[in-house]
Amino acid sequence: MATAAAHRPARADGTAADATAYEAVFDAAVAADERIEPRDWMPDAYRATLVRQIAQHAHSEIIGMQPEANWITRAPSLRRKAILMAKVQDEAGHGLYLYGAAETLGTSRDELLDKLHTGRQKYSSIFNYPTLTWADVGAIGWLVDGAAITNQVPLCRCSYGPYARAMVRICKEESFHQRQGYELLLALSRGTPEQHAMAQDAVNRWWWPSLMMFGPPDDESAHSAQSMAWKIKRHSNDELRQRFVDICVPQAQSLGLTLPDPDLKWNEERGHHDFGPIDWTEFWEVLKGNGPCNEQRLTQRKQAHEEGAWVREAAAAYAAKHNGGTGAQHA
Ligand code: BYC
Repeated sequence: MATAAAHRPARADGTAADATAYEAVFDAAVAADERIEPRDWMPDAYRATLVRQIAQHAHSEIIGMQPEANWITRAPSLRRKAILMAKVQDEAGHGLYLYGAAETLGTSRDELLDKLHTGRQKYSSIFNYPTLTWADVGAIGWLVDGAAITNQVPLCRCSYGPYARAMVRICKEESFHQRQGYELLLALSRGTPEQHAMAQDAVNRWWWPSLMMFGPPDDESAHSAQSMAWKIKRHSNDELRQRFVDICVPQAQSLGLTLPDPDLKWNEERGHHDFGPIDWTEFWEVLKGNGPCNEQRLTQRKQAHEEGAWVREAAAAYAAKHNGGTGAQHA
């Protein structure tokens, strides 16, 4: 059977009639749940939305290495240290897959990193909070990676092929991250009263910022409607947030920890948990750069980039030598 993809022209020649025809083919492919691939025609706004979201996601992965890396040298055992190092390395890998996916849309990694370093592109609000104790590593794994999985599993069905395929692998690795966080918190929760208190304190601090990760409420979400029409996003911010709350409540009970929300209760009629109001003022302040760690995160990122310049130069020189001068630009 012929699919919309089979009829997709590689590129438009620029006439208005062409654009309309190509848009109709694009719309049909999205409607038929086919994947849009890099050489396919796509609306400029679709491309721009994908670059914005994928770049923000990639930046989140590499900035997200910082709060956890803070604890690698202080992990309480060799086993915990090895697990945490593997997890932080995975985040770097996720960044690579995602920058690679963004490159298929015609933007270079250099360009995206420059936008991150100059504050023109965002990264997730969650990574602007400090990791004060070892239990924070567990809370990040359980809650932050748990929220990430809830948000990212539907992205495996994103209409843009390279992003969807990158997400499949990322989600598999995120599941391991989430489990290690849960297991770490369980060990602390069942430990001494001091360890239990440390686990509870971490959950108290990470719960609300984790709910903010899903983005603003649907009625304030500038991009959701269009992104859902294009099947980039499959569910709204509020739908995914609710799903996450419903998943976490029984898990918190199994952990022997409480979620810091007095309004949290099962609503029989809705078939979901009700939860208290989120402090959206805090969220927007963090996005504006006024979170507890915004400045530190960006400073460290820029420093790491500068310190890695020699690696990029060496890799480019090596590639040029072996490819007759047409080699790759990146380390
Ligand atoms: N933080 O119209 P909306 C990870 C911005 S990585 C900062 O709803 P959209 C992990 C949004 O960009 C976690 N900004 O936007 C890594 C927009 O501003 P602009 C990252 C946020 O895109 C390492 C404005 O608010 N995950 O989990 O439709 C270790 C209006 O929002 C946030 C992803 O990036 C936020 N939380 O929906 C461990 C997943 N929320 O761009 C874990 C992919 C919103 O107009 N991304 N904004 O200036 C997405 O699914 C979507 O981009 C979002 C937001 C659901 C996050």
